[in-house]
Amino acid sequence: MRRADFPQDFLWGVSTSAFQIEGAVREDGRGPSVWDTFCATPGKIADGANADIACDHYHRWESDLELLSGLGAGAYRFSVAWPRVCPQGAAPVNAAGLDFYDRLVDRLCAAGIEPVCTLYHWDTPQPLEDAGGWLNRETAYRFAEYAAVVGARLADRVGKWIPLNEPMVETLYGYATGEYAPGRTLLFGALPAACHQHLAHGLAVGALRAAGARAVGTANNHSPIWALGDSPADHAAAGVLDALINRLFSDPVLLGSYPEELLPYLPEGYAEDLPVIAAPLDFYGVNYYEPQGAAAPSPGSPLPFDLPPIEGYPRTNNDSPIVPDGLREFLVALRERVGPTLPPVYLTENGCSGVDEPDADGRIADEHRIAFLDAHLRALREAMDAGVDVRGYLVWSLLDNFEWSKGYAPRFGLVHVDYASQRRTPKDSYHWLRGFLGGRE
Ligand code: IFM
Repeated sequence: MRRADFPQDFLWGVSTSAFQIEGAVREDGRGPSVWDTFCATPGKIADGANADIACDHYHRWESDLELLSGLGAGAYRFSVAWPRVCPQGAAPVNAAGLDFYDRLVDRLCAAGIEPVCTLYHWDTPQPLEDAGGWLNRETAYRFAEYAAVVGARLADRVGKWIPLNEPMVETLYGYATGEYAPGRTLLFGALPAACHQHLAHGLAVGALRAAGARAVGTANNHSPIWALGDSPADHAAAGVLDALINRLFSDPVLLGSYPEELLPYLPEGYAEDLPVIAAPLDFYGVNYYEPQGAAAPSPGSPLPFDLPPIEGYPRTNNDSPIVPDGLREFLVALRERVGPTLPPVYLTENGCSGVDEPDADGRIADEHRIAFLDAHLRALREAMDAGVDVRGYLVWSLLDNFEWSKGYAPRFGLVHVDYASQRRTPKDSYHWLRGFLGGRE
């Protein structure tokens, strides 16, 4: 693929998140988040890793932004650490925390890179979790207060706002299965956490607009769901999984409704929040990695589906099947289901992990990532040719980083990080993308 295969004003960039790169978890007034607590709980993170230092981006952000501008990126999606700005969840505001993002945004603007600001990438301030976290409706109101604080400071310069990243992952991994912080294992009892995150989204959209935000959208993780079996029970299982992974997160914001099959699990009065949740958006952000397989549940399963692995495709070192056409499939189906009211779409994340260690000459030859990105851009172009209005593509991720409960082994970066020395080495994929975008040598 070539850049010229996409519209001239197509937005190209990269994404990161605060907890995965910043480190400095106890500096300048930052409070603890649920992920600090989770990392400190034995057995939760591979190799007992934590993100106390991570990529040390809090101290190295200026040279990291140099890498970004060397790439020729037009946009940088970063997240603000909620516990850095509001250690208690809302007031009082920690001025030093807010100042950090103010400097970052200033520097991006000076480099001609559009700041795309995510307000929440899973790092809930611990005091809010202690009060019930996303199971407590009040958390949505604290989030709106925090959104208003950040909006008041940055809305004059941020190009696009994303209130919450991937509420699906927070709900299902954080509250249903417990693989992620805060580690709750409530299965379907987790669904109120989705409703309260939706309310937080809707309230934050209002707060950001009141602060003068230019554009507000989402970043929802989506996967086409494949029934791996032909029986009606396999297809029914795939339908429930699709409701849980996709429609529970797209439909409230895009259509003002929840999937019928999940209504029994929602909190009382959920429907009253839908007008706030479905406030019109300027864009719909999709994070795409892989399809998911589903089959009828095994006898005695607590869930209404099994999750068999998708066979027959190469896999990343994070064990994801590599299926570029799943991106086209999902986007086209979304456009057909939602219709012409679907806002312009941005791919707010797409990328893959690898082992990605330097060879004897120090070069990181990650051809697998170049092939991954090229194939996904082809699939994206096909979705556009089929009528989906896609306006931008952001690679996950600029740097290798802390991949949550899997620790540091899956490396997602265009730039390699040697965690012992914090040395950054652009991988071959970085050079490839720079050539694609026309960045400087
Ligand atoms: O690293 C994560 C990111 O935090 C959210 N989206 C998926 C990425 C890769 O797993």
